[in-house]
Amino acid sequence: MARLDFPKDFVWGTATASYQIEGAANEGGRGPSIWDTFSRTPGKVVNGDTGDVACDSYHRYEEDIALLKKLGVKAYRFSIAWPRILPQGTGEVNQEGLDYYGRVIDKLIEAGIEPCVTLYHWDLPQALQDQGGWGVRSTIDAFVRYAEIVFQAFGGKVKQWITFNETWCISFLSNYLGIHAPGHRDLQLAMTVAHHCLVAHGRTVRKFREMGVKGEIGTTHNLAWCEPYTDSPEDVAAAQRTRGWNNEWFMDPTLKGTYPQFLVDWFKSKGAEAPIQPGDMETIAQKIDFIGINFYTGNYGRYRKDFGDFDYEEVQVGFDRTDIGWNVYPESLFKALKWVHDTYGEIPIYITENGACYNDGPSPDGKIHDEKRIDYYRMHFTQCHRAIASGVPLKGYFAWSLLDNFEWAEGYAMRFGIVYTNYETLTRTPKDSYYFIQKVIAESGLDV
Ligand code: IFM
Repeated sequence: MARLDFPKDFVWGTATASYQIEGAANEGGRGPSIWDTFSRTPGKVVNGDTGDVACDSYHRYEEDIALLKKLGVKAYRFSIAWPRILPQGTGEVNQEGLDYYGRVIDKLIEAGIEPCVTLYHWDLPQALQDQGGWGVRSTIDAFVRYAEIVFQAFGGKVKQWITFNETWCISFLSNYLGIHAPGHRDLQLAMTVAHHCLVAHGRTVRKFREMGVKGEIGTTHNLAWCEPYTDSPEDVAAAQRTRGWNNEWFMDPTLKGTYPQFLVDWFKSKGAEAPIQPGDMETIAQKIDFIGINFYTGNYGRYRKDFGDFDYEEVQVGFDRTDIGWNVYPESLFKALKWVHDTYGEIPIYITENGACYNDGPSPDGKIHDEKRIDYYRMHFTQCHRAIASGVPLKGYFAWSLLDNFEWAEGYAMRFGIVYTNYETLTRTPKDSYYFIQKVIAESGLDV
C-alpha cells in the first residue's frame, strides 16, 4: 500500500450545472432556454424527461450547500442560467434571477466554500436561438453584456470564473451530431458556433480585465484521449485527427491563438471552415489565469477509410465501462494532463469535471454502495497525484457531480452523483463515494 498526499492548497470541489439541477423552469422570472425547447421535443431525451423539476435545487440549495459543507470541499463549481438573468437573452435584467444567485453565493461563502461560477453551461435563452443562436455574431455581443451584468453583481465575491463549459459539446455535439440542443446536423454551422463561442470567451476575458474584476478567469474544454492501436502512419494520423477535433481545435486558439493547420485542411476538404474575422484570433487568445479540463475517458483506435468523420474506428481492448458505456482508462487522464503541460506550458490546470456514471440505487440497508464509483475516483486521484509529481501544475479537482441530475439527452436514466437523488421525493442520500471523497479531502490524500 502506498500513501498519496496532495499539496495542502490543492482545491477539492464538486461541480453541477444550472439546467441539470435547478428545476423551477417557470419560476423566478426565468425565460425559456434551448434545453426547455429541446427536452420537450419528442424523441430528443430518454423517457421524455425535462429539467422542469430536476433536483429542485432552486428551492433546495441550502440543503445542497449543507451537503457540500459536510463533504469538506474548498470550492463548488456551478453555473448561472443566462435566461434567469436576462429572460430574453438581452434587454431587461431580471432582478429575481440575480437575487437567487446572490443567495447561493452568500450561503457558500458563509459555509467557507469558494464559489466557482460557469457563465455558460448550455442554457442559451431561446429568444436568442430564434435569432440564429451561436450561429450569428450578435450572440457574442449579447453574451458579453450578460457576463458584464453578472460581473457587476458578483465580482469580488466570486474568485474563480469559467466563461464556457465544453465548447466542443456546444458546437459539434449540439450542431453537427445533433445529440444536444438545439439538435442541428450541419458541419459548417458547428464550426461557426465553435468559433463564435471562442470569440465570446476572449471578449469576455477582455471585459473582465477592463472592469478590473478581482479574481481569476479561464475556460473549460473537454478533452478526449485517442491513441493509435498500432504505430502505422495511418493509425497515428487517424488518432491524431480525432484527438485534435476534440482537443487542439479548442485548446490551440485559446492558448496559442491559432487553429491547428492539419485540421483546418481536413475540415476544408469537407467544405467547412471557421468564419474568422480580422482580430478574432488575438481576441480568443486573451491571457487567462487557468485552463479547466473536463475529462472522463480515453480509447484506442485505428484507421478505417470513410469511417466516421476522421477515418478513425475505436478498437475494443477490454476496458471496463461505466453504465453510460464510457471506457474506464485512468492512465489516459495522466497522459492528457502531461500533454496539456508539455504543449501549452505553465498555465495552471484545474480538472473542472471528472467522475463516473453508475446507476446503483439504495440497498436494503438504505445505503448506496457504489463501489465502482469509488474505484473510479481512487484510480483517477492516483493519476492526478502522478501528474503533480511529474511537474504538471494541477491546482484542483472538481468531482462530477455533487448530485445525480438531468443528464441531458439521457434524462434521469444516468447517474453521476456522489449523492443519490430520489426523483420522486427529491430527497438526497450521500452514497458511499461521498464518504470516500470526504475522507480524501479531510486527509488531503489517500492510501492506494
Ligand atoms: O453532465 C455532463 C456535464 O454537464 C458536462 N460534462 C459531462 C457531464 C457528464 O456527461
